[in-house]
Amino acid sequence: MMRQKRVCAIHDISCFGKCSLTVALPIISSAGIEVSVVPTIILSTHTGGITGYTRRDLSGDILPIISHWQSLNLTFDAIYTGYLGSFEQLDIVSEVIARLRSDENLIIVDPVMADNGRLYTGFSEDFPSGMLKLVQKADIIVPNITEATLLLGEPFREGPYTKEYINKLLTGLAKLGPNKIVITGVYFDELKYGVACLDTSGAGPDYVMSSRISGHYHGTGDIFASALAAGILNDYSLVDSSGIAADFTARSITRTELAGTDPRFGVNFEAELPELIKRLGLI
Ligand code: PXL
Repeated sequence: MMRQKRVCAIHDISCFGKCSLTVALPIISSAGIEVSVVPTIILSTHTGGITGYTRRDLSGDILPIISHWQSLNLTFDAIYTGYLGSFEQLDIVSEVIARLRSDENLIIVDPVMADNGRLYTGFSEDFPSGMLKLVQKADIIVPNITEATLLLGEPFREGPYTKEYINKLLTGLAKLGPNKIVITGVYFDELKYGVACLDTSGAGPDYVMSSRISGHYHGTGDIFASALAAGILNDYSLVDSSGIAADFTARSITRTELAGTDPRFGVNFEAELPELIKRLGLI
């Protein structure tokens, strides 16, 4: 029997509205990987298009959780970070990475902070400069186009994009440190939509495209990144993991669109988990 892999997932808990930990846990667990969680903040809902949510910041709990784990000699095959509750948490999570990183494990940073050319509600203008420091410590990053431009200090551009532009973003991000980069929300025309990836140890870049689905469904970036992590930890290449994750996300969105669900409430990824597990070759 192979040793079961274990991931430390550091994201918020949005109690309602599927995203961050409430999608990372089921998706990565379904892929046979143990998930240990570090909740950064607990919100009654996510912050995208919903107002009046409650927040409980857990900054003071994060390092004590890690210290306890260290006293148990726990090790992790990957550390996967997402939405953080405050600017201060960027330093705390850097410290977590410093404490848990080893020569063997992977640091996956999804620099969750913005979309459609705008920072998410509650993030200050200096947040991207703090996120940059976390990205510099990562092996794999999964920004959307807005996050990629913020990390590179470039103005946001509306699509459709050109391959030259996307490749410039990919190589710019690779210069920051990570050797595997996946940019989400890439499109070269109005019909297809997908991701661009660069593995600096291979030939690349590669593009994974599928039919474009109209509308903005909340939490899909987290669903994609979690499925990507599941693929990588099951030893698929970056481009193969991206393809598996993109199909899983697109199928979940299509299902949700057909059901007429409020896009803010997240997508029905649960019904697609069996197909994901098949694609990963686990059943
Ligand atoms: O899906 C990104 C995300 C995660 N967590 C919270 C969010 C968002 C995006 O708005 O508000 C709390």
